[in-house]
Amino acid sequence: MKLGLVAYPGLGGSGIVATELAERLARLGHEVYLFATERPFRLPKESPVRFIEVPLPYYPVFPAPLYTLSLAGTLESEAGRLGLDLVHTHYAVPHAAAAYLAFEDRLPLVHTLHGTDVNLLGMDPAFRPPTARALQKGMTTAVSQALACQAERAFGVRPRVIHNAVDPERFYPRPERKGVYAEEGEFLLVHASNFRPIKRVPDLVRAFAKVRKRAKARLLLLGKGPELPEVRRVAKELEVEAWVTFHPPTPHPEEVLGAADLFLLASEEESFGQAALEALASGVPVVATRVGGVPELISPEVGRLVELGNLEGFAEAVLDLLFHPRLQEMKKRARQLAIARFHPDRITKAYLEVYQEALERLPHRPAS
Ligand code: GMT
Repeated sequence: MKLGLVAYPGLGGSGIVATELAERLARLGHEVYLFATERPFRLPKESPVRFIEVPLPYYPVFPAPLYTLSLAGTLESEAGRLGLDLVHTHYAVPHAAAAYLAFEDRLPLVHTLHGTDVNLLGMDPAFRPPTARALQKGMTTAVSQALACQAERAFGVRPRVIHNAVDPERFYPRPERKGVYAEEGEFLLVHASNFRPIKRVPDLVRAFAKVRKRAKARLLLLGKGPELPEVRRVAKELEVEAWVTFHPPTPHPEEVLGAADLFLLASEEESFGQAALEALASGVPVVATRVGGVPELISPEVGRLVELGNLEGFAEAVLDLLFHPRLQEMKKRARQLAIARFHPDRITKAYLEVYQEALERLPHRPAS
């Protein structure tokens, strides 16, 4: 097939999921084009996926770049030129509406919902009606059952649930690297995100301060984002900054994750939790808040779930796992579970089935 995938190129999970899916599809022999405003950071230089830049035209008289129209126009002209069979957007706002504007019913469209495109941006009164209309015309998938239920309420669609994948040949245990990040005898606790308020990273630091009173541990925070100054402030206020390491974003998070003892996620909303899945594949149990789709990947055999805002409970869960007599078993189980349920082959197959259905519903007609 000739496939056009649309994604945000930045540090967000939806862009990572789209980029990795594009790669796998291309390696299976499909001709894959990835549309984004810049080259996605996880797309390797030698990738068989062809990157197509969506320009961000800025005209001084207008208040913002005209991204939606630019994407619609780029999709329309490139789909005709390349002879695309199908377009698959990741993150519905504004990608679903832009794709619908480009093709209406002339090309099969698949839209994958990732999280805040449903429960935050998708709920904006200005965005919801056009997004709902566009989604109802195509086929939708959601990265968790929890998100699919929210999407049904928000947009009147019934997405197919396709969980995200993780590559176990890239994410695997690397205990030998622990010494790179932690001192002798320290437990290494890792969190990775884009540090938006929804991730509640300051809460993590507050919970860590409680852990630190009872265990020699280090908290490594991987990534960057708007909450970073507040996170630093809280670490200083609670006098734990000596044991908090700030690690810049890296194209190789597997090197850090594989070295961890535990992965921590304190989000107030999380439709899936891609980084938590990457941790599981790396043989790292997870302590997370019981929100959104997180319970679909974290079961008691591979981690602990805590109610949102219960920092005491969060710290207790971390300590319970760190000193758990079956921690080694749990680590093994974490990796086994990631491989059994979220292997890329299985997830790619599920997307290909959706593509097939979308093609059957709307036999291909040239876009131009
Ligand atoms: O929805 C977002 O917040 C953005 C999106 C992204 O691009 O980072 O994250 C969502 O999609 C990821 C990939 O499917 C999921 O792993 C994240 O859980 C989800 N984020 C939220 O729901 C907050």
